[in-house]
Amino acid sequence: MKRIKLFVSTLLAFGLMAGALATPKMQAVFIKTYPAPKDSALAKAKCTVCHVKGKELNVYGKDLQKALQEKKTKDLTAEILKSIEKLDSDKDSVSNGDELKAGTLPGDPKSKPAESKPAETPTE
Ligand SMILES: [Ca+2]
Repeated sequence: MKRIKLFVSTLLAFGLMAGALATPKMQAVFIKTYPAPKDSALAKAKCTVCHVKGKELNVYGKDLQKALQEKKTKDLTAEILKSIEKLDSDKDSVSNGDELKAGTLPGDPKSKPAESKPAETPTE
């Protein structure tokens, strides 16, 4: 009996975790707030703007999650996105806001605006 209870609560925990994942709605808010040119790193990154892979968050995703928790909400808004623009989540000395405007990734120190950009990695 104990086993079944454990199994059910594990299932429940997974269900809750899935609920905390980024939703298409979140992505839509993000794209609306930061429209990026189609060929920019930001537009190509899609989920990896905030996630390392799957549901794991990168440094920018974690800052965003913190901002959501502070507001006690799961609904991402432009206001929440903007509240972490002054931070430099990936510590590459370019603020999140500047990176997003430039179309680079605020959660990847290797991706930053042109000026001090390292050698371009070839794209397919
Ligand atoms: Ca940065």
